[in-house]
Amino acid sequence: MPHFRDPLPTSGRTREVSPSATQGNGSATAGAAEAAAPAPAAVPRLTTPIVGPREQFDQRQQNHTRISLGELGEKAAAAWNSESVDPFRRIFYPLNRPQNVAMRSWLKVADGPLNPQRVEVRNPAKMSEIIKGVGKFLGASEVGICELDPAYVYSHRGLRIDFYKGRAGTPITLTHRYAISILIEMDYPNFRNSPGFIDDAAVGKGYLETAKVAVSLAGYIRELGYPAKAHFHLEEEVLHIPIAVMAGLGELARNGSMITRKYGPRHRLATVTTDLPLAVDQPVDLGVQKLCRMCTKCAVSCPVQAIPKENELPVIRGVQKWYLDNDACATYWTANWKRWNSCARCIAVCPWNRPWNRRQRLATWLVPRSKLARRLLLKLDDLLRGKRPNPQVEWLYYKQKGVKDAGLYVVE
Ligand code: B12
Ligand code: SF4
Ligand code: SF4
Repeated sequence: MPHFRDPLPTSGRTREVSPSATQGNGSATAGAAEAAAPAPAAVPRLTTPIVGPREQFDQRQQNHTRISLGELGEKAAAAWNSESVDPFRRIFYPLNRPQNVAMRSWLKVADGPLNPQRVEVRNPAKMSEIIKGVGKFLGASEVGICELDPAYVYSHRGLRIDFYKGRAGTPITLTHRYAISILIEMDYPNFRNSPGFIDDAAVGKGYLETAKVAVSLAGYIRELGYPAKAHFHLEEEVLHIPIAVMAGLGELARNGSMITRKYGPRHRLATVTTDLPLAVDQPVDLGVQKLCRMCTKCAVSCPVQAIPKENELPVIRGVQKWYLDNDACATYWTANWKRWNSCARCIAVCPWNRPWNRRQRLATWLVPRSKLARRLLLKLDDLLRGKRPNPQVEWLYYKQKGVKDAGLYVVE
């Protein structure tokens, strides 16, 4: 039987866990909509404090579902469920002509049969290195690993497709022990401004690419003989952000997204859950929350003021974090369906959303180290890009501002 037994030392942020030391290997089956989840194990340097018993979230309450079912108003539902003028929207989201949507055909390979020839894993740290290498080879920008915490598994199914298929409300049982977080950078040139079809296209591509890596990586692990399931936009049972934070990829920010040093909030996430023996990473402190406490650029730029400007953080399902008005955000996406189909203004304007050049390397090195540097860097960002950046952006036959019908810009 094949096996991995390379005794190489592990990378800096990876640590091995003994089976008895884990807390995320229980069943996530929920009896109630917001079932209590076990308290987390020690999470050194987690900058988003866990201060009380966590609760699972019911997927039927997530905002994509709520808007499509008309819970945020008939007008918003009518727009959300209608065909977009933008062909990119139509190839990335299976709303009206699913036959043209590549991601949909991967639903059947999100999970699957195991190779009966199981590879023996004698060194989980080495296996983690291999899995990260495979993930990056498949196209991931970053890969991190943590134990699967049941608090970040949805209690019940509730995507729109679940309502169509009559399985909404089914309790979710996900007993895998580990979660592999997959991150893919979204193109900077598309993210200089938002909302518009230019950043929408990069969002759709991000969903497609994270799905591709997740299904391929899950399949790879099943070929090693271990259970693995891909969680991506059309088929997800987990909250990707807390998993990515626990896996050491970044920190939760004021704008509700996770921020990494290199890509800021400009990335998409997917997750593979598995029982393959792995060593896990630790959460990181990059100075993100320190900077957020001095900055409100996303909040002042948000068209519907969905992001709080205050630093008094409420406790939401046991976690102390900024509270965003997610319904206002989702409704805004439908405000002008002929010009945009989602919004990411809070990503576009963020000082962490910059090309990864020498200046950005230096800036992100300084941020966690000096309050004065943080103050000066924010001033510099205001000076160079404006307090509410709003540049004109053009791409292919799209124009971000000044066109009535941005998706049908004439090709001559
Ligand atoms: C529903 C949804 C929305 C809703 C609700 C937003 C939200 N914050 O949850 C709406 C439509 C408003 C939305 C907007 C956006 N979204 Co959205 N959204 C989702 C989705 C599908 C489900 C999240 C959910 O169930 N939220 C409802 C409850 C759980 O939200 P909550 O209590 O506010 O908790 C949020 C955070 O605080 C965090 N969280 C919860 N518990 C804990 C605990 C700890 C310890 C930590 C650290 C964090 C944390 O997770 C939640 C967000 O995922 C996820 C994909 C996924 N399965 O994770 C993508 C996702 C969160 N969205 C994403 C993005 C990028 C956006 C937008 C920028 C839109 C865009 N064009 O890209 C905006 C951002 C604005 C905002 N308000 O956050 C990315 C985030 C990636 C990143 N960069 O961090 C995700 C992960 C999609 C993906 N596959 O990449 N989104
Ligand atoms: S714009 Fe400022 S406050 Fe908002 S997420 Fe970025 S750094 Fe934090
Ligand atoms: S996506 Fe747009 S509407 Fe939603 S919170 Fe960010 S800036 Fe505000």
